[in-house]
Amino acid sequence: MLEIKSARVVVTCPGRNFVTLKIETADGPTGLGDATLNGRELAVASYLSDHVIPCLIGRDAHRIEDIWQYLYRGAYWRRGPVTMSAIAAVDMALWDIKGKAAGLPLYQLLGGASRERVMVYGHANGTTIGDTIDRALEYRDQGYKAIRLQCGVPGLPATYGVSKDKYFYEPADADLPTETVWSTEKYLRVVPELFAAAREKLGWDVHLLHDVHHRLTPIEAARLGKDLEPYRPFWLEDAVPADNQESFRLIRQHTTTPLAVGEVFNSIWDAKTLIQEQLIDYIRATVVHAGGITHLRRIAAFADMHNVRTGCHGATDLSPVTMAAALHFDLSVPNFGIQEYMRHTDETDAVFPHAYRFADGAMHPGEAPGLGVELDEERAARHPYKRAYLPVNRLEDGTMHDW
Ligand code: EZ4
Ligand code: CO
Repeated sequence: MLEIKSARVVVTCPGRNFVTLKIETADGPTGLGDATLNGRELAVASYLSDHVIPCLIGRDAHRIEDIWQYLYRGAYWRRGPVTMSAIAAVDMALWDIKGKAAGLPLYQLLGGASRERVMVYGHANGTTIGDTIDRALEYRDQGYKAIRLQCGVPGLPATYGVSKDKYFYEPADADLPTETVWSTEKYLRVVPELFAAAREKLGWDVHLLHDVHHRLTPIEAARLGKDLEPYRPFWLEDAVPADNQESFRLIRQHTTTPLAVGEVFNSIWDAKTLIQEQLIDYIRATVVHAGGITHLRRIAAFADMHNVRTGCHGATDLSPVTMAAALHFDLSVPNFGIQEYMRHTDETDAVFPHAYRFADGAMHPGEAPGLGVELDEERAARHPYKRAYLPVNRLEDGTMHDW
């Protein structure tokens, strides 16, 4: 018995908001869990402080599966991003504690390393095709084996995935949602040009990825998939919103471009049809938004049975605690595909010192016991919460569209 003595939520904004759960045990280690839900941070903080933490005190921190079931089944109200991010934070913190209690890095508790390192992809973006390719060449020089390409759309003032800064991308940019404008027609013209130029300049020895960010209909996505086939993309991400999982049947019938989806998924049920019918190639569900390591492993096992590989979301709104958890998961899981990696700022890394490292296009979680991440609470306290929203998106005639 490793008794949970106390737990609390730390909200900090070292350049962007992060919600972190810290669980303390009576005579044993302390654990950290990420609970950040971009633009809805305080809802998860309240869910944890007001409704979860009171139920944790006095429980045995070693009983990870039982506590997961208690919080999932026991709440009666199931699923949803707020609930599942809160459960994820508890789950991560308990795995962190178990690893520290055992004196082992988490990946060892998950069955040990299935590979030497975790291939990651970086984000090359620019307002023009030329700028994007210049960035991609820099990533290649830094050793990246896989690069996501996003460029501005001629005729549109700004586009998701294209940053003002050369290396850091942060879409939650204002205290009320920024309004952006979208044209599918213009977008569908530029992306094949981007990929044609990229293959010409970067050659064929690097994986190229692209994120559609849920903005197409199935038949439009099918067209884009076909147009990109000659350039052999590693994947086409979030081609359509997956609220209706059957949409992917239509895309699948038309293109051999590999499909990835699921960064907004919060449970295995969001992916059931997609996986069971082999409608996708990569599942993007991640530790923080999909119920923690315990639930993500279940999704991965189900995916493995259907030849679907993992490709965890790894944007900057997922804290270094999630990044560490994802890397332990990636290193151990048999059907790993790729891991997204967007660098955190130095300010963020200083609040969350960590053992994971990047070298030669790949990452490793390190050998520190548990997750291998700490929270510098003094520094965290110097960065108070600052309300920040993701943008919203409209078509050129003003119709609300998916961002
Ligand atoms: O827009 O994480 O693939 N990465 C992405 C991200 C998302 C943000 C939303 O919070 O699509 O950049
Ligand atoms: Co994405």
